[in-house]
Amino acid sequence: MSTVKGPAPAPSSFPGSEKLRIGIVHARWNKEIIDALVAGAVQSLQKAGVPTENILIESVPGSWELPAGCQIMLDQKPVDAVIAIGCLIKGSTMHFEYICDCATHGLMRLGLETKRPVVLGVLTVLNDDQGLERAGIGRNGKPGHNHGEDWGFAAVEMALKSQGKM
Ligand code: DLZ
Repeated sequence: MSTVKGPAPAPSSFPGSEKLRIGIVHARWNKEIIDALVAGAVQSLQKAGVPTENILIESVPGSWELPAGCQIMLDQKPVDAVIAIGCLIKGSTMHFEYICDCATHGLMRLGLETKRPVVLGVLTVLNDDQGLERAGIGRNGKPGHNHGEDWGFAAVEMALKSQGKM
């Protein structure tokens, strides 16, 4: 069945993006999915005009640590926006629900309190297949779509907006 759900195409130009510095903080859990999402985000940052040397990548153990990891990056590095990348896959206990709730709320709070763009790049999926599809790796004949690409464009747009350039 077709669906209308999905991001609008990214803007065709991002004036001023060549001066931006963008941070990526990613969790190390669920590595195959994370590696694809980080690669997708880097690719779209480059497409939007951010120089490769201005993309700073750091990692934290898991998605629970993403708000603190992003806070440390915003405190210690001169980045204009940060993308938090993680993938939470539901298991058989309540762990998933608690981490999803805290990580997403923590990231939203961080962005609002610091007034610096924090992009939510955290997949909260019910099984491996959903994660693989959303990382553009796909499974069972479905190619999927790499959501990391959308997050890169979102970071550039929000960084430029926060500087009044877009
Ligand atoms: C503990 C845990 C579990 C069960 N599942 C995930 C997951 O699917 N994705 C993820 O990014 N992290 C997971 N973690 C690790 C926690 O996020 C955190 O790193 C640990 O609880 C240590 O604080």
